[in-house]
Amino acid sequence: MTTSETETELGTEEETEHRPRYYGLAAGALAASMSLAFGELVSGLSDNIPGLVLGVGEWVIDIAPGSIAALGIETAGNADKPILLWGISILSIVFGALIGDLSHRHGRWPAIAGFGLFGLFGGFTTARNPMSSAGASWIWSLVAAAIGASLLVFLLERLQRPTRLRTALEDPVDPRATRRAFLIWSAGAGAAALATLGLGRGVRGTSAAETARDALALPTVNPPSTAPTTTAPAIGEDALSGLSSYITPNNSFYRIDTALSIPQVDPADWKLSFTGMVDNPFEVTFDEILAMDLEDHTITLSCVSNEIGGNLVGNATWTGVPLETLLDRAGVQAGATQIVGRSVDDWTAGFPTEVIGDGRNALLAVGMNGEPLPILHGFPARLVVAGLYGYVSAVKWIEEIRLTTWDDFDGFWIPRGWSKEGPMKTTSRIDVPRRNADVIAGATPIAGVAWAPTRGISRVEVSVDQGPWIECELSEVTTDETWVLWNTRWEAPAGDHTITVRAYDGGGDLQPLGPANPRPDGAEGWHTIRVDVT
Ligand SMILES: Nc1nc2c(c(=O)[nH]1)N[C@H]1C(S)=C(S)[C@@H](COP(=O)(O)O)O[C@H]1N2
Ligand SMILES: [Mo]
Repeated sequence: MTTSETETELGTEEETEHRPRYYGLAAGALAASMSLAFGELVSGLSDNIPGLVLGVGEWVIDIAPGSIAALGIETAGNADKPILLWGISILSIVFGALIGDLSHRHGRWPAIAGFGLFGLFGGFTTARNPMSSAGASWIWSLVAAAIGASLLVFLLERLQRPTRLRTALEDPVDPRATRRAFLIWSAGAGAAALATLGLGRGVRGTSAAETARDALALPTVNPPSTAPTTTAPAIGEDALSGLSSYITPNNSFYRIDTALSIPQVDPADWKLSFTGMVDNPFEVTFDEILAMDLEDHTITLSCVSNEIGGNLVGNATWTGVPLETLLDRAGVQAGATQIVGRSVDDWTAGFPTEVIGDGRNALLAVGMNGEPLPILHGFPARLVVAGLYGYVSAVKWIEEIRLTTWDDFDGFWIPRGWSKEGPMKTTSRIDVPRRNADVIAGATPIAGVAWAPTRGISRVEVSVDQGPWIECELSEVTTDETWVLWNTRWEAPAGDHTITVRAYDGGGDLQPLGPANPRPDGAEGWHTIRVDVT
């Protein structure tokens, strides 16, 4: 650009120099906010264009080193996702402010270059989302950036030329007149950005997935011939407040996934493909699955990241088709040693083919506790494999099951430092009394859950202040693939006490003492709590 252009568009260096730098910073921040808000509006109006912030967030999760990703996604639960998205928004606005500062001092080129980069980065991150339309993501991201750049140039020009009308009436370089114009236009831009953001949120309607799920009634399930007929557990939340219920209600079931926006899968345009080392690759539709013989199985699912005493574990009755039935139809080839599930958002997990037919339940599940799968838990279909941690098996929003060899493929968490095989470890947890609870002296229940799918739990013991191990009463369970509820009574004397629990699996093996961290293959340790008895 030529010097004369600088002069006509943004004033001479001399003119701008005496203006405080916060004009540029503020204009840049506003321009970036408007860009982001516009991105939100587009993503609100469309089913398959992610917002710019979301796109960047997904890219961050993908490239983050395993330890950081795990720390964020798994250990911190889901509180980390808003933090990540806010962090990205704030960084983008700071970046915009810096561009604004440069433009304020050097003319419009930094605005164009800076927002150009912003648009390219936004396009790259949103287009790589496997659920997005790549071309549209690129275009809208660049449009959002162009809006940001134009707004920035426009606001800075107000410092030279208040408005066309005013230019005629007032001295165009009267600092007060131009400052007033800048402030008015900036306030307007801020309000417009907020309105755009609000509109973007407002137009986000019910997804086709939610509508389809609401309309869906699962076919009634004939109990499988192998289903045990044992009754509900002898103890439940009524008797012991604070004790987990045998069946975890859907709305309190833990949720873990890498998805920053929950995949909204319309079953009408969904298919599950069986691919790779199979003789008859095929696809099934959702209706075809519903027409198959569905079975109900109660299976405890746990996250490998669950700490000792943690609550990333739950027990649900899953409705679905045995994976074996589907794999028989596909005709698994002799050399296949790994079953890999892939979700619509390209998350993957793999487990050995050997677990199919070894007696455990492995389901392609479409129902959870008598309802269609909640969207958060994988609607329209997911895998649930008894005895394996979720990260190697429980693919939600699944769309492909690929047969391959063990060495040929690693699921999402494997290169991030987690063990390739994920059998669940024998684990027990004290629910009652609560950790650090104030307990009244006298007869006190101690109760909790213990699980070792698929081996089952044969015995649970507690010890107070490292004293003798006391055997606890166990609830009835429907199968060895679920947790058991256990309880005992304790004559609590006044003072500070510790209570420790440990379990034995169905084979009589004692729960590992550890201690071991969740990484790489699941936590080990005997859950111990402190209570204050008065
Ligand atoms: N598509 C997808 N499926 C996924 C994951 C994921 O990140 N994406 N996480 C897995 C992990 S680590 C666990 S522990 C379980 C948790 O299932 P839930 O959220 O239904 O409890 O889902 C598994 N399935
Ligand atoms: Mo997990």
